[in-house]
Amino acid sequence: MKYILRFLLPLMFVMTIFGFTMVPVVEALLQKWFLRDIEIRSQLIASTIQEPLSSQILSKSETKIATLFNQLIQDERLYAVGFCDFMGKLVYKTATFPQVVKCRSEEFLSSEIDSQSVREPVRSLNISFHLVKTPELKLGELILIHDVGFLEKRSADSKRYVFYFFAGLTAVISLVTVFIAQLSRRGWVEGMRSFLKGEGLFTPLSQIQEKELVPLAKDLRELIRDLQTEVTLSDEPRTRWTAQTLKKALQQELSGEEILVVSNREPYIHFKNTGSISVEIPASGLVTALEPVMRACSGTWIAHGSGDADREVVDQKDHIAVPPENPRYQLRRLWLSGEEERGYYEGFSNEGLWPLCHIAHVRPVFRSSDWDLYVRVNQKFADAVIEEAKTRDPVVLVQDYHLALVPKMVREKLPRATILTFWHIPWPNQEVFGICPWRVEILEGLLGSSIIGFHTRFHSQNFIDAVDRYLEARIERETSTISYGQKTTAVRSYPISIDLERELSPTSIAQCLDNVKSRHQMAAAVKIGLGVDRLDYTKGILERLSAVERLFELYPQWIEKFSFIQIASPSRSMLESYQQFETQVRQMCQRINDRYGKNGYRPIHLLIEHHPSESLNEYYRAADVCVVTSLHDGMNLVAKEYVASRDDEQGVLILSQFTGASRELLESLIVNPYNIDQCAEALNAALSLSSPEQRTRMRTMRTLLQKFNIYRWAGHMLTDAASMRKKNGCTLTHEVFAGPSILTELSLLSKNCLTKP
Ligand code: GDG
Repeated sequence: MKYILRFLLPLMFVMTIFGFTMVPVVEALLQKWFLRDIEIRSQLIASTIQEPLSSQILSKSETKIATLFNQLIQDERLYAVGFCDFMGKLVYKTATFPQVVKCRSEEFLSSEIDSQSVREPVRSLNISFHLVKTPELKLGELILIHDVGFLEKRSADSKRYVFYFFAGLTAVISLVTVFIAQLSRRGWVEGMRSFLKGEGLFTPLSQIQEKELVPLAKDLRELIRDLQTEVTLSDEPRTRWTAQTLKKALQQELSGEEILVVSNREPYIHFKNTGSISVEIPASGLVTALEPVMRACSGTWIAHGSGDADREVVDQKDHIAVPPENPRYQLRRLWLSGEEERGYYEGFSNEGLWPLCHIAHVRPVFRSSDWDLYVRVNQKFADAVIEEAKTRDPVVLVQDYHLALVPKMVREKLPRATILTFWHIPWPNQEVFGICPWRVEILEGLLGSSIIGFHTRFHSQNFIDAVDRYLEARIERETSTISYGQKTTAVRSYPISIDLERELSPTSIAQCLDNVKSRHQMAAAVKIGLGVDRLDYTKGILERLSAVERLFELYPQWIEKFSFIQIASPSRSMLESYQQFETQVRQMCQRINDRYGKNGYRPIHLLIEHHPSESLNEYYRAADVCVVTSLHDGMNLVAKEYVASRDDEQGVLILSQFTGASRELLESLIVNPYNIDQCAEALNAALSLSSPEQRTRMRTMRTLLQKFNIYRWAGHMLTDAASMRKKNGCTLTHEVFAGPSILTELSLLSKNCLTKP
């Protein structure tokens, strides 16, 4: 609509100005024409009656003259008629003849002018004088008086018609302009086709044809659909979710049920340092997202204890209260042998499922020995959940692809549990998923969930398609629910996010900039680019570095004026593919630094180490541009963290179109990471973007994150779970007790619906 208004508003403005200037011109013109008409008319009357009137005057036939005059004024416009003799005396006249009109002087009558018209201003009369004569002699003058009062009315009418004319003209021109503009934007043929199909003109996003924008337009459409669904589904569309509202919703909707979270990665890892024990928050999107939720909800988080000092700090039940500085929930650690870690975590999860789900051109490896350990470890996690559950119907949040079998395993022991599984990474299309030799088991495992969530509708759809292809299940596409066995699973999209407030820092931007520049010995004028990732081949780090190199080739003015800091937290470094990837990243940085570095200037600063979150925040706040070029990413929280950290509303985000985040952060510069030239152009554009433009973009994205935050993500999942619990309470009872008699069935049904499930 904005696009259309851009055409229409100036057009309407110009047409209005034009209309206003035209009205008086048209009015004057019309008046002139009407008066001219009256004059011609008078001439005609005068010459027509010239002969009979002359003879009647000569014969002094008063009655005939009066009859002639009265016949003349039968015409509605001719008001009065009179005749003055050669001495200037009014001798014959109609009764209507106004007194103010006088005969003219003798001199005029003796002049050579045959006729003359005068406009009487006060009474809207047009008076014309016509000489009456025979060939030999002048007899006097005929006075014809027309009533021209109708002119005022005609003038008002004409003004109105001119106005309607211009309004109509503006509407027609506007329609034609919009029509042509839309057709040319869509491409003529496509445009005509969709117009004829009745899709209308006002659907610009769905019709954008520019090649680069096609995927973006598709994503935008999905986001709009998502937002529409949100507005329809949400019972409180205007509510801003916070830790407090989430807590309150839990109490109201789930009667304060204890939440059990189960994930492979733990939120706090204890390491041995010389003589002491330190705590680290791992580099993990899952941890970043879930930690604030658990702080708000309390409960127990079950995870693999992977730190070398983890066993030393837990109690006999392997529990430790966290966060260490202000405990809010329990962390239950689960121990894995080296063999289990290799088979379940490194093998099946990260060499099998991870590349399978990411289109990053690394072949997935599936070994049956890894699968066996995956099943065994999933059972361990499920057992831990059952052990920790204090009721028969706990709310269990199962996290990610490491634990795909846990939902079914928990369901078998706790059939009344509400199991919410969230898949943090993309779900591939059905052909790709079909590569997995244990595809049926994985799908069956996940369908033990009450709800399975993905970041985007697209991934939810892929999951439903996979079930459709590989299982005999009943699928309700309208409601996105799958019935398999005796169980129904809802498939939903819940875009994950962050806690905006937690990303704010008391350290000023200037101070952060100073700290970062002096740490890396950068000149004051140098602009900073930033990448923050786990060192993972799906994050597009090599493509990003190539884009920096290409920027220097295309725009050499940035050499010595721009440095790129890549923070790469070591990840899965036991795997060969990750070791090779690290070598490639190091080599590329070296090559670019050798090529462009000089006089103490380093184009790339590669920091392969884990950073505390405060330090990350400092880098975010110092960066002029943050670059996220994932080749495929469920959401990508780094993009959101960068936006959240910029309370000064400055800085530019470059974001891969293959991240879930690109569906929400539309004011970022969205790129295809495989298109190196495009990324280099985006870097140049970002570095050249004016401060007001940065502010506008950043402000919009921040506003979105304030509302679409992590509490909303959790809140929506938990309230959906709550309504499902209410519904299932009835259904379950119905299934179990239906049979003996309809009366028993109904009474049991109503009784159980009223009590807590
Ligand atoms: C998966 C999905 C989805 C990075 N280096 C350090 C560090 N980080 C933190 C970042 C961010 C997190 O790690 C990375 O999150 P991402 O979302 O980018 O990626 P994944 O870890 O792959 O997460 C992803 C996510 O799950 C959530 O659902 O978005 O698509 O792949 O928070 O700040 N943190 C610290 N030091 C580091 O050096 N402390």
